[in-house]
Amino acid sequence: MTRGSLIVFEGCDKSGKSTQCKKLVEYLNNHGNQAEQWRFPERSTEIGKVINDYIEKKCELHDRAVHLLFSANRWELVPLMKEKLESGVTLVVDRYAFSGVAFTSAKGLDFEWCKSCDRELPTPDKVFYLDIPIDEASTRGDFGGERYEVSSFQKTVQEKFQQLQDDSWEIIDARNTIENIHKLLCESTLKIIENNKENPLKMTLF
Ligand code: Z5A
Ligand code: MG
Repeated sequence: MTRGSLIVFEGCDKSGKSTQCKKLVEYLNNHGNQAEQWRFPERSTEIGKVINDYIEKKCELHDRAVHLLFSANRWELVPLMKEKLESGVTLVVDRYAFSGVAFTSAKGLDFEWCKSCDRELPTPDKVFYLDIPIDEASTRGDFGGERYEVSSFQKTVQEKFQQLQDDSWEIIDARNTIENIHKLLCESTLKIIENNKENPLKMTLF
């Protein structure tokens, strides 16, 4: 049995992550690969429901408490994540621990403390970072409705994302058209799946 790949999308608000995740999963499933679209926060679990209320400003929580909840929301899904990957399913994940670190550290909390909560999560085979100036992203869709959709805060988040980048990241110009970005992602992802199918899944994040 060969394993599926763990593909993560990160980027600031409205950079096009959900749009590209959906299109990529459709493409993979139509081209001989089993793939599923995942997202964090996964708002359907009990922990996810609390996170959802927080993001929608229906409740207030201590900054550290909400960081731990975002992290717990990933940990609670690790067994299923491993099971899927090991059974050959590629997971296309809309935000992951990098968002956790970038958003909480942008509030002023210690960068290393933020990382420590997600240490040893499954390591992505690739992180696609959709890069776009905040001033351009803020003109898209319904920017402004949720807790963190404030341009000045998003600019700090973007700086934190830059601190997290390493060789496993591919930076994508998110100002390109939806179709052009999609094409590039399809080509890149097929190679990633092929190159990693015999490699054991690493649990070495951060
Ligand atoms: N958060 C956290 O604090 N800690 C954590 O650990 C995690 C998350 C995991 C919810 O995330 C919040 O949780 C988020 C971070 C925090 N807060 N903020 N900011 P979310 O992922 O659920 O957020 P969202 O509401 O889905 O927004 P988004 O993900 O930022 O948007 P997106 O998925 O990147 O964009 P999109 O929905 O695909 O596209 C937005 C619009 O732009 C839409 O109208 C598209 O048609 C259009 N679009 C997309 N691509 C293009 C291109 N290429 N050109 C032109 N227009 C485009
Ligand atoms: Mg989204």
